[in-house]
Amino acid sequence: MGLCCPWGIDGLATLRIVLGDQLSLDLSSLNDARKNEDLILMCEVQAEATYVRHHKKKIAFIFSAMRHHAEALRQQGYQVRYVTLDDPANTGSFSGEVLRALQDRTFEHVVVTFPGEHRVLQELRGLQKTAGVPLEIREDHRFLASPRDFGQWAQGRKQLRMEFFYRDMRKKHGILMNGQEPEGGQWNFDASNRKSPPKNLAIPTSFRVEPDATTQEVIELVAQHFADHFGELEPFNYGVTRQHALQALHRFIEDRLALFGDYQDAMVQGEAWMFHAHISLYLNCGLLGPRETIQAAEAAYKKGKAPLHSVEGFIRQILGWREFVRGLYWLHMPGYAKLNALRATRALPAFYWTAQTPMNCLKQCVQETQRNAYAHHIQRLMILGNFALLAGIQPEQVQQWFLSVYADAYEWVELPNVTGMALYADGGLLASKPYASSASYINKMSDYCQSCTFSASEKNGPLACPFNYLYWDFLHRNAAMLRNNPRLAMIYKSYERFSSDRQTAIKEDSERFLASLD
Ligand code: FAD
Ligand code: DLZ
Repeated sequence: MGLCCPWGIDGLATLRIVLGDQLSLDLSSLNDARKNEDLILMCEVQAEATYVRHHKKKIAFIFSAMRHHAEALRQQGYQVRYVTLDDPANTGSFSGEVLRALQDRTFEHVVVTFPGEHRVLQELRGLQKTAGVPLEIREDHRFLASPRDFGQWAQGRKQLRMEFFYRDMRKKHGILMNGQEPEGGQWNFDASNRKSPPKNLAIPTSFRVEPDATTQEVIELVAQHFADHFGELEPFNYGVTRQHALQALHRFIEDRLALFGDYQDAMVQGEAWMFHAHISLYLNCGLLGPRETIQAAEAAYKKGKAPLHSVEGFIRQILGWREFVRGLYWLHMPGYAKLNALRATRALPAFYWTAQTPMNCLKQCVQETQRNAYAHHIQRLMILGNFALLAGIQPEQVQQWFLSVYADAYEWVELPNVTGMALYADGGLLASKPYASSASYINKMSDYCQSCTFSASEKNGPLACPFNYLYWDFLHRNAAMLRNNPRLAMIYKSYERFSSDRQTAIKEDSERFLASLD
């Protein structure tokens, strides 16, 4: 047996599956590939496009990125079996396509890198039983912490908090460190990162790529097959190659990173992109790596291109939050998807799909989501998520919505953000208290309230912003679960000091408003 082939006889080929979010040349399933013998399988399948009804732009992005990646693999000398969605022989699922490839040719074994969703892991485990040849699932080395690393870090801790995980990751990977101390003497500069947007804030233009012939073909395919899915397919200006993803990162570092921290929480009507990076879709499908992204930001700081509070804030999102939510996901799945600590049961209101609501902040965020398959973090958390939290929307319906509408959404990252961060449905596994707010936060961090029919300053009555009474009603409704949280003690004391008339008005306004949603 040759050294190159630990599984058996030299000459028998390996089938190497590359999933749609594994578009990296440096992938564990390809590490020992023999270019002349092995075959890479990539397939566009109906099941992946419809297990939730993804935004049209998300499907177009993934299919075009997959097609470009297949071409890049071929140029590197690999043999690729690429199955398009409209191939008449396409069986419509990963399992079907693996079994079909195994029928068409003899392979000694099948290799795949660990998938991003528990659902797909189950499917691959099913294939291990039915494939008839060994199927090996390899660790995904593209992350900085493996599920095992995270499990070890979590072991014995009473609470898992991102901040402490992040500090350990900074030390372990030597990022923004000055010897044993954090650069600048502080781990976290969030206090400098909450500026309201000033009038006439100059925001750099977004990175845009004109669709090439491959993307154009995919756009037509998506228009034909997924016409009834949510969202606008065109204009389509996302990058779809590794080169594009690197350019997008470069543009962010040059144009936006310096002010990323200052305006991280700011929302301006008509400005979808603000000072955010817009790279999550590239990071999550593998066109960009988290290490190189962090290194690029740290290098910009060292060259004096961006201040520490911005660079630290940005690095924390990737080295901290991104790795932390993935660890939490694999630690708690499959049970995590079913959690509903606040017993929320309301159906998702139709305006999440239509944008038809008089609440301007929600309308703007849903419209931008329809247009771009993107909303930035505070729009997701403090507008769309906050409303779902306060209105008591059933977590699974909120999860399905977030998983389908954003181009960067895969369950490993979407679920903890929705269930843990936005909805507190995990009862505090991720967050120490719910991210709930009234209109005053939205009014401070955005200009949405200025063009709204509701008033951010009115507390009750038909003109009051529903966020104002829903906020207190949420706390009152969930007192049994939240009243003893020390971080909410002052807020509950405020509620208890309200006159009984005010408390009644909060209840009645909320009931009236919530009934109107049904
Ligand atoms: P920036 O704000 O520029 O941040 C830089 C990078 O940091 C992002 O590209 C992303 O990779 C990472 N990051 C930032 N915040 C988080 C976070 N909370 N969790 C994980 N990574 C983070 N992110 C996804 O990638 N996919 C999702 O499906 C997703 N769903 C979300 C749902 C809700 C309810 C909330 C509150 C957040 C969600 N996020 C999700 C996190 C975050 O909103 C997005 O990563 C971010 O908006 C992507 O835009 P950006 O690239 O411009 O990010
Ligand atoms: C999201 C997605 C879509 C829409 N389509 C495909 C596809 O046709 N083929 C594919 O390999 N991957 C697709 N993906 C990404 C997968 O859903 C993703 O690989 C799994 O969810 C695991 O993270």
